[in-house]
Amino acid sequence: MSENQYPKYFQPEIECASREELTKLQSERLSAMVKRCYENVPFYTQKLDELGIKPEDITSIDDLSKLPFTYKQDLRDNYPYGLFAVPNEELVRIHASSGTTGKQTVVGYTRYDLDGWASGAARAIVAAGGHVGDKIHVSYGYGLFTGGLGLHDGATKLGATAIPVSSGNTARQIQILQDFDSDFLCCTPSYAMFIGETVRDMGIDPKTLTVRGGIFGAEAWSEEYRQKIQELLDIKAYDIYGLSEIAGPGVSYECEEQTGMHVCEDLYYPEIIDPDTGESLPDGTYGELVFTCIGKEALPLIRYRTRDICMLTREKCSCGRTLVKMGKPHGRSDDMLIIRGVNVFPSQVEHVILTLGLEPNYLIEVDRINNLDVMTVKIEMTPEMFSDTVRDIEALEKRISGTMQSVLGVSAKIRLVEPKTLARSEGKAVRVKDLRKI
Ligand code: DLL
Repeated sequence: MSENQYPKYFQPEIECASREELTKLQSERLSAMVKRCYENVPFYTQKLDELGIKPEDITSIDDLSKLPFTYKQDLRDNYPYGLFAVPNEELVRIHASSGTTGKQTVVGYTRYDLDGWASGAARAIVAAGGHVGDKIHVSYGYGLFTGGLGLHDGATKLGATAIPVSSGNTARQIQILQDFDSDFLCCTPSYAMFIGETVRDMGIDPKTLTVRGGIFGAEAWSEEYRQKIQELLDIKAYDIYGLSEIAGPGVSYECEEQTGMHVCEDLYYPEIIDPDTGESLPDGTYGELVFTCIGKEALPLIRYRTRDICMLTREKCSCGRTLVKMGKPHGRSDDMLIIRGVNVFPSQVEHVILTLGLEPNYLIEVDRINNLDVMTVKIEMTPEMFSDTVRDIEALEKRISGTMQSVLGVSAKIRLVEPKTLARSEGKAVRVKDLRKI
């Protein structure tokens, strides 16, 4: 079959459903899930009782705002299985969050949950142009992290061929891409960038690789970053979003328009709220993303506060999908740095670096010197820049610093460092080192 004869959607009955159909499904699922939570999860029984809400009060998706929020801390307080709504015998998989601070959060899936999650990941592969017969090279980590098995199960559900490479050993990754004729590469954007740089450094023409597309997520990445990866690997790069607490990759996914990710709102209902007041915000406004798991059995969280800062849009998408789209998350509210009182997201720093045509390898260091916050941004030079005179390099540092100041509203010291001296990541990149002892 030629490329454009394959189905354009994995589940058109959902992905292209009318708003009325979706609202009806969401309302039915919400009222059923609230009843299940009330009857099976003591934490929710108590929360709803405190608010004087009975499951019968929730009959439509419009009733959502009556319900309480759930926080990551609630998962920690009920570690490991306290919020599960099914007996352990019904669990077929356990994952855990990749969080580096505090106790990790444990999430469970029934067979039904895994099927829903795999459908989301299969929708993502098809939306990126994938189909039966494609080889899906999965370089996300397998393990308690959801990335590897998420895309793996999505490929299997679609009937494509999963290649479970997992992360690490970049030369071997490239060998497999070459020898196995992979069609899609799935990994974090920072690892895709590293693979792309390594392909270039090995003198391989990316056009000789069969890879057509990449499905990259698990961390924030900018449009400029996308352009760089697309050039380095000669592919189309698609964004995919997910979080362990709700489902792994495939909670939302990009289509050919590459202008935001369609949310699987039949399974995970999204809202944007003001993080300070909890009030709902209108479409197009940035705020905190909140999800309610209306299509899950084991861990059906109500109004889960993701901490991701993002916006929703219901504008018509040219791909034909009607599912609401979320913009690229700007980052997490807990990744936000407060430098001398000014809020700075690492993604803003990345935007400045890449719009100035610099390398995408950088590290933000924050320290407190004489009671004053000092932000230093280390950026790798290209080999060509490295041969410039010290005076040229200093002049460039000054120019970058000026742009940073005008975009971020706070000054930053710029240090251009030797090529290939900053650590590369095979999973989620570490972009910030906060050395302040507060
Ligand atoms: O990162 C799940 C995943 C795996 C998503 C593979 C996509 C691909 P966690 O480790 O629980 O789960 O981390 C979830 O990562 O709240 C966001 O802050 C961030 N994140 C995930 N996808 C994106 C994305 C996986 N596309 C946290 N853009 C989320 C920006 C993302 N941030």
